[in-house]
Amino acid sequence: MNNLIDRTKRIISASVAGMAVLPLVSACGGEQEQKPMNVLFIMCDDHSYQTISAYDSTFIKTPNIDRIAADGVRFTNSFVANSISGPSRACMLTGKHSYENGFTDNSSSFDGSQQTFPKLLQQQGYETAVIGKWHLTSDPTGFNHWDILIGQGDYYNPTFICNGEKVQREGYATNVTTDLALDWLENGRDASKPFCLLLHHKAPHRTWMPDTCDLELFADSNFPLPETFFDNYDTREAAKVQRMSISKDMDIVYDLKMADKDSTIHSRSDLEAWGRRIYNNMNPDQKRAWDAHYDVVIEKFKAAGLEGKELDAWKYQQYMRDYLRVITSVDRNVGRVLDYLEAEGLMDNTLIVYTSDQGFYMGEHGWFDKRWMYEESFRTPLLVRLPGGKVKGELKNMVQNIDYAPTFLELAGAEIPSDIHGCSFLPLLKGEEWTTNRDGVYYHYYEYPDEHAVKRHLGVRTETHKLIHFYEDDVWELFDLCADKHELNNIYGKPGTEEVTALLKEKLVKLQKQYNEEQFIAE
Ligand code: SGN
Ligand code: CA
Repeated sequence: MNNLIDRTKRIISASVAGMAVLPLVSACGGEQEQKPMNVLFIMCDDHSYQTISAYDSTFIKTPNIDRIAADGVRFTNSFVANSISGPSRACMLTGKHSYENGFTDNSSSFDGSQQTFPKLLQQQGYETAVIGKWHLTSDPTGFNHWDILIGQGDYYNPTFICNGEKVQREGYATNVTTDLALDWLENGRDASKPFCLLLHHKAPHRTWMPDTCDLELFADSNFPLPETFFDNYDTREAAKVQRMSISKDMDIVYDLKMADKDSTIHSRSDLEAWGRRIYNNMNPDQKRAWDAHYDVVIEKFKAAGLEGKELDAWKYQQYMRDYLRVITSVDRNVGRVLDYLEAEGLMDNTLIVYTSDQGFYMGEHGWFDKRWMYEESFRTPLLVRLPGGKVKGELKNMVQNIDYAPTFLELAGAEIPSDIHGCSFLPLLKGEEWTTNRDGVYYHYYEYPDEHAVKRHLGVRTETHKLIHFYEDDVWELFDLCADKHELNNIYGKPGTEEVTALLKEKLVKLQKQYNEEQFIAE
C-alpha cells in the first residue's frame, strides 16, 4: 500500500512539473501562447528493433523512421508487459498490466467501459482517432473516429470497419491505412482541438506480404544467420517444446509463398490452403506483379532441391527478404506522414511516437514470432520526438508499454489516475530527473497452448539479470544478461546464484503485489 501511495505522489508531482514547461509556440502579434501538444502514436505489428536502422543497420536502412529518432530519443531498454498483440494494445490503452485490464491473451475481448488514455484525453479537450489494426475484438471506445481492420486484417484489399460500417478498400494495407490517417488529419478532425491519432499498421505481421512495388528489393541479398540460429535449447525446457521454428514450423507455401501454379509443392494442408486463398484475394494487377516475382523464385527453389540445413538457410533468407520488403513500405509511409506534418507546420506541437506491439525474432534461437520474455520479443522499439525536447539520442532507462498512457496524459496536462501501473517518461524526454525508482520490469504471458506452444510464464528483469517462472510446470530460469546476452545459459539453481536469486524473487513478489497479481506469487 505504501508503495502505491509513494508512486501516486511521485506521479502527481511529476505531472504538475510537466504542465509548467510545455513548449511555447509563437502566436500572431508576438505574444506567446501555450498550444497543447498533439499526439501521433504510430505503431506497427511485430516490427523488430533489429530492422530499424536507428537501432541496427545490419539488415535495412529505414531513413524515415530514423527521422523521428534523429530529432528525438531512441529507448534501448523499452519492454512490453505481455509480448503479443491484443494484450499489448490493452496495456498501452489502460497503462495497466494484463491481469488488471482483463485482456490476457488474443482470445480475450477488451472491456471498453474501462478507463483508457484516449477517453481521458477526450475529457481534456482532445479529438481522438484510431486507424488501422485494433485487434481488441470489442468496438473501440474513447475515439471520435475509428477505422479499423477486422482482426489481423489483410495485406491486400483489406476490409475495415469505419465507425461501425464495413468498407472494403482496394490497395495495399500500409498505403491504405496511411491514406486514411492523412485524410483524417486533413479533412476529418476538428482542427480547433488538439489531436491524438493512433496510426496502427498491420505490417509487418505474418505472412510478411510485400507491396507489389517492393517485390524485387533484397532479391540478391544474403543475410548473416544469427549466432543462435542453430540453438539446441540446452538448459531451457520450455524452449525445447515451442512451435515457432523457422526450420520446423515456418511453412513453405503459406509463409514463404511457394504456391506453384501446378500444385506440385505441398506443405501442411491447412496452411497450404490458406496460402493459396490469400493469393486468390488479390486483384488481377496485383496477381500479375506477384507472379512476375514469385514464379521465378519458385522455379529456382524447385530446381535446387534443398534439404536439411541448406533448406533452413534458404527459408531464413526468404523470410528476411519478404519481412524487409514489408518494412520498406512501412518506412516509406512513415515518411509520407512526417512530410505532411512538416508541410502543415505541425512538427512543433506534435509528440511523435514510433513503436511496435512487441519485438520479433529475426531467426535468433532459430525462431520467428514473439511471446517469450527473452530479449528479442520482450524488447520493443521506441522512438520518441518531443518538440523542444532537451534530450536527444539514446535513453537507457527501463521503460515499458504501460508507461505510454501516463506519458500522453502528462503531456496533455491531465491528471494521471492513481490506479495506472505505468509511469510517465515525459521527464526523461525533457532532461529532468525521473523519479520512479524503477529497478525492475515485470512480465506476464498467458497464451498457452495456442499455435506456437509457448508456455505461460512471468518474471522480472533488472539491468543485469532476468528471472523467469514457467509457473504451470514450476520451472525457473535465471540469466546473467551481462555475461550471457543471448540467454543461452540458464543458471537457476547453480552454486553461487543464491543471493541474486533471492534478490530477484523479492523484487518479483514486490511487483506482483504492486500490480495486484498476488495470486501468481510462487509458494
Ligand atoms: C496469428 C499468426 C501467429 C501469431 C498470432 C499472434 N498466425 O495467429 O503466427 O503468433 O497471429 O500475433 S497466422 O497464420 O494467422 O499468421 S499477434 O501479433 O497478432 O499477437
Ligand atoms: Ca504483434
